[in-house]
This record gives sequence, C-alpha cells and structure tokens, in this order.
Amino acid sequence: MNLNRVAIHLKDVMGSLKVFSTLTHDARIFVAGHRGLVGSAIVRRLKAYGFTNLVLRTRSELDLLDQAAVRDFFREQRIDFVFVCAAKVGGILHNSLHQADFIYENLMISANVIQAAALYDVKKLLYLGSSCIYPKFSPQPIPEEALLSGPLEPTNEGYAIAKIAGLKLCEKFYKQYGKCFISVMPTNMYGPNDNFHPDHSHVIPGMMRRFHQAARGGASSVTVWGTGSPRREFLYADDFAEAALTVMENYNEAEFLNVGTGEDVPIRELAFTMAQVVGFKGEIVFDSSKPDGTPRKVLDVSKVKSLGWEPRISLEVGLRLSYEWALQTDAFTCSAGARDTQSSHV
Ligand code: GFB
Repeated sequence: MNLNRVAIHLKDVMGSLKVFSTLTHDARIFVAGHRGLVGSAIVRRLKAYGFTNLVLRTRSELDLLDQAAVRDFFREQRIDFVFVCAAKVGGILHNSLHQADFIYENLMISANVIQAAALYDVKKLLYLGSSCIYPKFSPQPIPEEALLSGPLEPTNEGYAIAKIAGLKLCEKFYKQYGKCFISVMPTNMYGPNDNFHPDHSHVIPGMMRRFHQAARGGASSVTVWGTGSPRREFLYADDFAEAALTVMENYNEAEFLNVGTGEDVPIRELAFTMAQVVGFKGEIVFDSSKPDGTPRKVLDVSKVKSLGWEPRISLEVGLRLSYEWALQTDAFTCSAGARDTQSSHV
C-alpha cells in the first residue's frame, strides 16, 4: 500500500469543510494531555481547521495533580473550551498491577480540572472516559444505559472507578450549576504518539513492537498475550478527534456518548493482520498465563453517529499508518512509558 496516497486520502476526507459556531477561532482552547495519543490528535485536527489560540502545557509546566496550580492556571488563562485528554493510562497488565496509582491520579486530574473549569467560567468542557467503565458482562453492543448495571472487569477496576467519577462530576456540575460539561466514552484507541512500551502499553502498540522486533531479528515465533479469543473494538485516534470536535461543536446534553466503530475483532485476528503489516512470517504463540480481560466490549455508537460523525480509517489502514509513524519516530527503541501519566489517553 502506498502510504503517501493514504495520507492524501486522509487529508481529503478529514480536512473537508466544517463550519464552527460554538468553537470560535478567537476562543482560548485548553487541550489537557496534548502530547499523548488522543490529545495530540485533537491538536492536529484543531490546527487543521485553523484554530490557533491553543493553550498547551506539559506536565512540568502544569501538574494536573496539584489543585492550587490548576486553579491558578484557569484563573490566569481565561480558558473558553477544555478537552480533558490527560489521564494515567496503560494496557491490561500495567493497569491491573498499579490500580492505586490509576485510581488516585485519575481522580485527582478529573476533580482538579473539572472544578477549576467550573470556578473560572469555562464555556464548555469535553471529558474523556473509556469503554472499560461498563460492567464486565454487558449487553453487546454496549448502550450508554449499561453504566453501573453490574460488576466491573477486575483488571481495570481502579481506572474505571476514577473515570466513572469523572463523568459523574461533569454530569452533576451540568445539572446543579448549568455547566456545559460533557463526557464521551471512547473505545480502545491507537495511532501516532501511542505508548510503545513492551509491558505498559495497550495491545496494538505492544503487539506491533513485539512483531516488529521478531520480524527484524528473524525470530521463528512471536508471543501474544492471553488466549487470543477476547474481542476488541479499535478506533484510530484521528477518527476519535473528529468525533470530539463534532461533539464539542454540536452536542449539549448532560448524557454522555459512546465513541467507537461499532465493530470488533478477536485478538487472534488482530495478530494475523499485525503480522502482515510488519512483515512477520513466523509462528504466533498465545501465552494464556497473561490476562485476557473482559471477553468483549463493542460499543453501541448509534447516538454519536446521529450527530453526523462516522469513523473513516479501517483497522488495516490505521495499523499501517501507525507502523509508519513508529518507524519514522524510532518508537520501538525508545523506553516509552515515562509518557504514561497526564499525556496519553484511552
Ligand atoms: O489493549 P489491552 O491492554 O486492553 O488488551 P484492554 C487487549 C487484549 O489484548 C487483552 C491482549 O485480551 C490482552 O491480553 N493482548 C495480546 C495484549 N497481546 C498483548 C500485548 O502485547 N499487550 C497488551 N496490552 N495486550 C485496557 C484497560 O484493557 O483497555 C484499560 O486495562 C483501558 O482500563 C484500555 O480501558 C482501553 O481492553 O484489555
């Protein structure tokens, strides 16, 4: 596949005309977590649409765990719109082994940013949750109404509880104080600026790194975590970013929205596609000593699609674009993982 042609096609379909009236071009827009997978995709889309008044802070410039610093920032910067993409995130293994850190940091980031945004008159805020907020055994595809209808998946309970608290904070500020603070629940995402750490990452970057190293090293086999039978839905980060802008521009209800493709694949099938993308021709071995996690979590995306948004990047094209990005940026050799706090989001 010719990636230049894919890139031109992407520019064509995603850079199409969009008229903004909520998000005005002079508005001050804070993208929290702008260096991560999702925040960087939102910044790319905002810049492509001509928004230049972006307020961006690295963790060393603004620690979102520090309530006083966050309040000072909002008081001084007079922010109009906020995208809350900052979060401590990680794949199934990292998430399950560090649940105290995941629940604490995500609670603090959510509480500090949402409360300061309310205090200093932010016009509209978009909070990002995750599809793991739903009960482990939810109806499939999962409708928004399934929230809090059963026990959570144990490997990410801490993270999910913090994200549920964040979306409820938005909902309660909306209902009690009339704040237009809205939440979206994205499915598993991937793309440029993902975390490619071998142990901390989500399945796509983790698997991509392992398959790439196996292909380059001439290995006869490569290991995939779990049984290969769980099914996952994957959304390319730029597709999500387009959905986030659509919701920010056109949606003003207190009820949160799922964002995904509405389609899922078994991890086994993902592994075979990944082998083709990176050119690995050896054997694929499944390590069932690693956790599978929830068996299935494909989202019902009918509500977000009714706003006129559709995902455009297929899984195979998205994997090829991600692989190209990883090769160009040397993502497989750097010791990623330091970026897991307040910079990425899934
Ligand atoms: O991406 P992942 O960590 O997300 O794992 P979850 C998805 C599936 O891929 C699991 C399998 O069944 C894994 O066992 N898998 C196979 C791998 N090979 C690999 C690999 O090399 N790395 C990883 N990470 N998995 C996370 C949650 O769960 O999803 C978070 O822990 C968050 O809370 C995120 O919500 C979206 O979907 O299982």
